Amino acid sequence: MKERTLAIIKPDAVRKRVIGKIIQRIEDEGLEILEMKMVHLTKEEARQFYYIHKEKAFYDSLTDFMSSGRVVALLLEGEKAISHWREVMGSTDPAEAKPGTIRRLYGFSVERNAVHGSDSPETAEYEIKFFFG
Ligand code: DAT
Ligand code: MG
Repeated sequence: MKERTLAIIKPDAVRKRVIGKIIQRIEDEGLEILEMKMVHLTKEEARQFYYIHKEKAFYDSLTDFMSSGRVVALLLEGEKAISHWREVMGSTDPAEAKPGTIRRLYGFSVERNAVHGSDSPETAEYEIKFFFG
């Protein structure tokens, strides 16, 4: 079943100049890019995007980081796109992510982990609307 998911190339990966490598990987994986844009989120926008984590200890630090520079948001489509993209990203903590995953390759820490991916159809819907209306 074709699904849509929201991917983000986070500020650490933009600063590291690996946007191209990550987009190449998306295309090599057979995921189709339907929309794409570069934006610098405000702190308030980052807080809205990650509202699901608002009670977490890392919420303030995470939203500071996500509003610290430009990000690239991508609307992806493909068979089981949500789980496919999460497999390609790897575990949240780059140190635990499998070799060859994007977080293992380009992530720096559990917070600065290079990329985001929606984790369910419900969050995908919210996150796609957030960036692409
Ligand atoms: P994921 O991005 O793998 O879906 P998540 O939804 O649990 O992970 O958390 C969202 C982001 O918050 C994650 O990409 C990085 C940050 N984060 C998660 N756990 C953290 C922690 N223990 N310390 C600092 N940042 C954390
Ligand atoms: Mg998540």
